[in-house]
Amino acid sequence: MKDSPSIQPQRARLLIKITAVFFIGLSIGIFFFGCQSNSSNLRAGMVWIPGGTFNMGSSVSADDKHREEGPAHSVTVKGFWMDETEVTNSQFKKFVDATGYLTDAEKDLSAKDFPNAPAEFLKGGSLIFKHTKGVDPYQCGTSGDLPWWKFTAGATWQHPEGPESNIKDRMKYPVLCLTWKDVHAYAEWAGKRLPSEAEWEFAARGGLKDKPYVWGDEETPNGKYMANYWQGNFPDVDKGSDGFKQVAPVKSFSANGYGLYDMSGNVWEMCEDWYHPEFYKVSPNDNPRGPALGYDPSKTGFGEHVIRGGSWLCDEGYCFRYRPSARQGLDVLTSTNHVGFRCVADGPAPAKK
Ligand SMILES: [Ca+2]
Ligand SMILES: [Ca+2]
Repeated sequence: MKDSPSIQPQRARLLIKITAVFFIGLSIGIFFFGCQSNSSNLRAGMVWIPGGTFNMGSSVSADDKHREEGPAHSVTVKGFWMDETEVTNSQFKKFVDATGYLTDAEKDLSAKDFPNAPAEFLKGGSLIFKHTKGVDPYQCGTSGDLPWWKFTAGATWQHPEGPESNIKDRMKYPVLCLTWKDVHAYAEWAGKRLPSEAEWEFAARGGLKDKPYVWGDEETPNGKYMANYWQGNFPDVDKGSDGFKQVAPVKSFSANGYGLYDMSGNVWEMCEDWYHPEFYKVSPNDNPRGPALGYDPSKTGFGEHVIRGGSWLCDEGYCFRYRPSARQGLDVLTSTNHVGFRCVADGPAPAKK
């Protein structure tokens, strides 16, 4: 039997309503689950760092060589997400493959911009560490011409020891030979940012209170090395007692209390804040973001940002900066093979299980 003319429009409207409800539901589903998927992708490889109040810096270790670590002062940070490892070659390659980004070390400098620089220093490249005999590092000052640093043309993130080296078997190693601008470009592409110095130290302490090391009180508990740094006569002989005489793959040592790897040693990690050795004397207590400009009176040159955590080159005497309170500056133009980075991202916090 045919539908009567008065019933057909009702069925048509019903069909339209059912269709509309279906597509609205489908759209909500795609949006909701799509967001879930994006959110989980964005947070993949990151851990949640709960906010809190802690003693930042150290008045104990602020001896003549490390005065910049004091005074210890109470600081509060909000919760945030943090990469569980230093950014690796594999991760940085994805960024370069997606964007075609060329790092600073891969580009020559202009003689017009740097009229006083020798021609060999205008080539693209990075500062590379060279083992050096017969040097007392304590007599070398803190200027930029330390004898164990050699500018090496062609030393880039894909050739981290110079043009003859490569990263073919180093995809799980931290990416090296980047400048401040390079790491910012990566962070922006990844939808993340660099940590503030306070966020970095809060995270490095892993929930422990006022401990000298990321893992606790003793440097080598039960004789075990807990991080990748230098053992031996710097800058000549590294005995590699911790298992590595060079940079190590990420996750080669245990994570700290928050599940973060290599917050001590392996590579230094760039922070967002400008560096000033006396900033702690005037630092705000609530989510400090560093001084207005980076400056280190013991050095000359360009503005410096904070780097944290020490590196495979830090020994137990001269450097001794693989501790959570240790801090240093790095100028914005330098790329080198012992400084890397990791990113953070703002909330929301993960749902409680
Ligand atoms: Ca080592
Ligand atoms: Ca590190």
